[in-house]
Amino acid sequence: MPTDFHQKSLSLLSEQLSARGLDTNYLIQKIAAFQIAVPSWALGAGGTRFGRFLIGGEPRNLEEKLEDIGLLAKLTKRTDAVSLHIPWDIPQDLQLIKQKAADLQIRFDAMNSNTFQDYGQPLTYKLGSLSNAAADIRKQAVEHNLLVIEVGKELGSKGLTVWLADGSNFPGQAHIRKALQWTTESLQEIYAGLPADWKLLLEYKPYEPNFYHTVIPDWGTSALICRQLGERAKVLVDLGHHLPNTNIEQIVATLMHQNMLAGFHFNDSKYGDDDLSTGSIKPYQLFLIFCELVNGAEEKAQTWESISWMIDASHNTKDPLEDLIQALESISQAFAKSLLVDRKKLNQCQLEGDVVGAQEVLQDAFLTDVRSLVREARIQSGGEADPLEYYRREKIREKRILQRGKNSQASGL
Ligand code: RM4
Ligand code: MN
Ligand code: MN
Repeated sequence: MPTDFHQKSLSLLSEQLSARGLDTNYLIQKIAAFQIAVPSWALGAGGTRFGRFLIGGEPRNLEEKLEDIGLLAKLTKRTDAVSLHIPWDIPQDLQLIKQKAADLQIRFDAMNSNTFQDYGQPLTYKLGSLSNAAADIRKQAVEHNLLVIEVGKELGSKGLTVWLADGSNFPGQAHIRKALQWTTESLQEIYAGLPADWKLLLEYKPYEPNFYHTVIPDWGTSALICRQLGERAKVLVDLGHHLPNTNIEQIVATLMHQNMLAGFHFNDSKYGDDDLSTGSIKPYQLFLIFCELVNGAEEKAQTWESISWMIDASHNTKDPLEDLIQALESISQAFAKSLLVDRKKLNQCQLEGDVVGAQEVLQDAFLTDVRSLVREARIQSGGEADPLEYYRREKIREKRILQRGKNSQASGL
């Protein structure tokens, strides 16, 4: 993208925006300030149950994962934090990891516990963890979460994300009410161990890996449990954790209305928990979600700062770093577009029952090409004008392969 072309596009857009009463500089600052965490499991190749194909040069340890996130931060200026998954990424040397992150100006976002796999712990999670009928298995799972909190405290994290695979594959396998009760009680024990300035982010997911029933299948169940924990427990929305065609923006609005939205896991999906790149399948939905987020914060349903942001995608066929660059760009674009919505006009349309007018307002914002605005925000923050182009031109993956090897494999799913 030649510089003068960028400048021309930006000034044309500024002109359009000021005609709509919008201040370009204000928008640039907003876009530049919006930072999204990257999880430690996103830097390697993802896979499916049918296989996993290495991409070469995958990070071999947590330090190298931090280096990759540091690079993303430097190029895009859209991420400043890592979200660790325990036990995939237990820091061996805490001081070293803290120093490395500090050098790269990376914070530690919410910690993720893992009781959906066996990794050498004494009792198996095959039939569930926090919901297990066996009290000693529930205890082991609670203790794992408490340990994750301890690690997070050392690193300066302020949140614990819990995603449970618990459920059953066949009718009759589980006592549905008891499983819910045990899960709630286990989470109450975990919540009791949460530092006062931490929050608990509780995920939900309708199915997979269990296919008959899942203990926390939807946002409502998650919210019911959070209510029984305390006000620092809130619902985490992972975009892929819905049945097809669910109105996710409505869920966001409802949760914000109750001050119950903990945060987001960004990805996109066609069918289920596909973990595809954010904005690659349903960009209009992503925009509508941001409209609710921005409006909910503006109207003080819930503060913007109380919401956590993370990408949770799987990179099966793309270079993870390229995919993350694309995702960060899509998220910034959706956010930028949502800032352009003419709220006054929309409210007016709603009051007057002007259905056509309301749609025009939203589409006017959505169809605006904001790429130069997002680019300018990145340039002004010291990032690259075109991070993807830079990444390819500088042959970063090739250099990673030389340094880390062709067959290195990052820890993760
Ligand atoms: C789950 C869920 C969790 C993530 C795991 C790897 O489906 O999205 O957030 O930790 O995948
Ligand atoms: Mn998730
Ligand atoms: Mn998921």
